[in-house]
Amino acid sequence: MAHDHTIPQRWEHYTAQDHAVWKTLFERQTALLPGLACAEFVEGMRHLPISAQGIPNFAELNDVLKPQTGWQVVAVPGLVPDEVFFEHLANRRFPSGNFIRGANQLDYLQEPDVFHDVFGHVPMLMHPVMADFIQMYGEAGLRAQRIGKLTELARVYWYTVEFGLVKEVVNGAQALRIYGAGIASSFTESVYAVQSASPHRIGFELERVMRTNYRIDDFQESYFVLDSLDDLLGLARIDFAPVYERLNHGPSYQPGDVLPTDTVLHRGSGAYHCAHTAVSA
Ligand code: HBI
Ligand code: FE
Repeated sequence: MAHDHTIPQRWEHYTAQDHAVWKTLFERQTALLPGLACAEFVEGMRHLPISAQGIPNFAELNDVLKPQTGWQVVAVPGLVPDEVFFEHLANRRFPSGNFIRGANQLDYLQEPDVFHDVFGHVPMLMHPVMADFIQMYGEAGLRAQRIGKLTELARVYWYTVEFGLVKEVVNGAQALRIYGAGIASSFTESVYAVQSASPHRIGFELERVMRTNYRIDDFQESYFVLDSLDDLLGLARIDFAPVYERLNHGPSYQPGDVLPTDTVLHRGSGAYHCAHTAVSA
């Protein structure tokens, strides 16, 4: 492994079983996403060599991705240290796990694998706005880490790049669509995020989000919704220093909180998480 934690993808080492898992995941997700994923995600996917055939070859992805937005995918063994992760993003390299989950764990995994990273993230990296935004996150991450503000900054990434929803006009009516990779790569959460009555859907507001904890072990209780992906452009240019200063004072919020100041697009019933607590209690 190199100092930047990259490894060769070794595409030829994937087994028939690995490619079969990819095919299963790809096919069920591709059948599900029309009407759930945003137009930019669908468009990015359409131009990339990502198909049911098998795990994509990163070199082939990069032949399309790099000329489009300057991004490239590099292989890593799994989660990498924050600093290494940010250094890659700041240089428009997206670290992707090179392994794929087992056939016995299609819906749950602790570490991002090649399906989450490539199917979930790479289509949005074809979009110039997201391309700039994630590079900025890498740069801001390096600074945040030095000044002890990573917890706050990581919430921005979580509620946008991983679990973001965006408004979209569909047949003259406003609809909510997925752009976050954590949702787009999840069979169960993609339907839940857009269609379930359970979660709150709240207009995205930077400081509000940076005060809000998130759950990593279950569906989100709240999603934050952008008016447009172009809103990320403003976020990419923000000077976080005064924001961090304000965050030193005032409250922090739990994932299911709704505030009087929120723009509530849908007030969730909370039914999903109620049922789950009841079962596990
Ligand atoms: N490493 N490979 C990988 N993928 C991630 O998404 C990732 C990571 N290391 C750290 C990290 N994410 C997050 O904890 C940061 O965004 C804070
Ligand atoms: Fe991710």
